[in-house]
Amino acid sequence: MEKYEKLEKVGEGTYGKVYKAKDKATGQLVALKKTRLEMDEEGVPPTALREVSLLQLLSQSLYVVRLLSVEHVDGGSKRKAAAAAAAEGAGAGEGHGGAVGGGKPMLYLVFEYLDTDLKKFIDSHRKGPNPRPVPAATVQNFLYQLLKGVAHCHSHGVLHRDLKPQNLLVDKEKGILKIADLGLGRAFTVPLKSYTHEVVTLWYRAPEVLLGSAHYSIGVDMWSVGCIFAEMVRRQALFPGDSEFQQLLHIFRLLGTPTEKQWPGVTTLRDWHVYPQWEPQNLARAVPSLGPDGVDLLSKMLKYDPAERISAKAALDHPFFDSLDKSQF
Ligand code: INR
Repeated sequence: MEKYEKLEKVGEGTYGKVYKAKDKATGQLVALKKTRLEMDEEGVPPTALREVSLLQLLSQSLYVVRLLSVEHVDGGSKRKAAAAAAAEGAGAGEGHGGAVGGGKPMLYLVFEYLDTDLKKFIDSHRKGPNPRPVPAATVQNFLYQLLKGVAHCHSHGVLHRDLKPQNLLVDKEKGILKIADLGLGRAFTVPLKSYTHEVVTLWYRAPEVLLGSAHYSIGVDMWSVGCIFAEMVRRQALFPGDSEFQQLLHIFRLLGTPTEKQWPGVTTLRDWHVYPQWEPQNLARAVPSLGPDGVDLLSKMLKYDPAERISAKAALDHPFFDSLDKSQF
């Protein structure tokens, strides 16, 4: 890891700290993400290797943050050779760092660096010296890039499951948006608390997840995309719940309490209760500056029945994007 000059901490991903750093040889800025690699007698666990390989595959999209290399720093024991060979097998970069006697085995992921995220970008339009709407063309452009990235992940059978503005990196100058915080350790559930016990935001969580559905689909990501779309337009979260129960009530108050007719099976989900009966409100009123095409697309992302929700691939062909110059993508 002597190849990198560590600069400031820029974030806490769900599964590890992220540092801004500089590649000493090239001067290139990178993002370093340290992940504890639990090792056993067998070496690097195959789940970790699968996740790294998947990250490498997914990061081939322009709309997913690029994984530049994987640096394995081992604890300086006999496990070293096997682990290094395994990391290489996953297509990891050249270097392994040096042996650090007695330390814990570590895997560093080296990503490209982008200087802001969508949360900060939206905040800068809402408050500070120059509050102003996010331009309609920017909303359209960023949503298109987000859908491109999501479609790429889904085409490889990968759900992100925690899409939120903090996980979307933005290059303001180039007008580029990329998905981050994919993968590692997300084998089964998205935790309620991060590894540092930071509360994880529920605002983008699909109702089937909140209701304890056992089977997730691409619909969970499309719900999040809908919430992010609305938030770019409003500069305020659409459903800012502070508990799983409050989160559901926010959703039900706007979209109406779901019924068996709208969403077959909803009342059989694990965490379903009896709720107040709210009628659906007019969605257009929640996003006053969005035109009819945008409201139509948003309504298709926020369908209650996950099977009815629009896919990322279909959303890319929605009339909302008719006025977008697609030659740039
Ligand atoms: C910034 C982050 C800039 N760049 C936060 C951030 C604030 C300002 O997390 C980040 C990353 C970056 C980042 O430039 N590249 C990556 C985060 C992640 C991967 S991850 C790569 O996976 O979310 O931790």
